[in-house]
Amino acid sequence: MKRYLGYFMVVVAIVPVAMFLGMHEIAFFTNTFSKDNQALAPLGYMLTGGGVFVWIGILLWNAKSGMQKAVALVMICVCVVGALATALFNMYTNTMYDAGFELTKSDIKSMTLLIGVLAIVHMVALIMELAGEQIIQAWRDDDGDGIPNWRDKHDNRQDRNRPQQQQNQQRPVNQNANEVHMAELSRENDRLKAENNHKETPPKA
Ligand SMILES: [Ca+2]
Repeated sequence: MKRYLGYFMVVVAIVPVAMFLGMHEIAFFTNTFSKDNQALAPLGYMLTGGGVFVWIGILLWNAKSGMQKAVALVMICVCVVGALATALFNMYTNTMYDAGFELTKSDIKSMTLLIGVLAIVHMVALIMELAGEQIIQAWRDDDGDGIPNWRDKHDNRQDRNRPQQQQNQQRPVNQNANEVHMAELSRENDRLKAENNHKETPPKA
């Protein structure tokens, strides 16, 4: 019972903050996107406040390798920072509007830059999450010749094993050659013996 009460308290603590920040975040994206694209503002929210929950879910239920967990952890931090930055920026612009100021060019530049950085970091993180292990493996140099695996057509570790293999393969051949040689010698020996015997036997008168 106490455990469920604990969960309830966590939800009570999180929901108002998430809603308060989330509304400012979505307003930030609504202000940044052009009138035709304002329906996309909730997608922008997935880069910030929504992303926090998504990446917590990935960390808890999807990330298996250490790298995937590290990426998810970093992304939770990135999303929290992004959420605070966009929400605070929106509060700032609201205050500016209320005070009768227009957004300056540099304000708009900062807003688009912020969105761009968030989008790029998310792209990289998703790629690392999906194929990070394979990408790292491709850039490793397993045989230590200085050529990364992805463009190293030849695995030098095979060469290191090959001389031994060749010796193993040649040994029976050498044995055969020795046997042939021995057979030849013994045949020669028999012939010489026969000749000797022939000489030693005195010719019959
Ligand atoms: Ca290599």
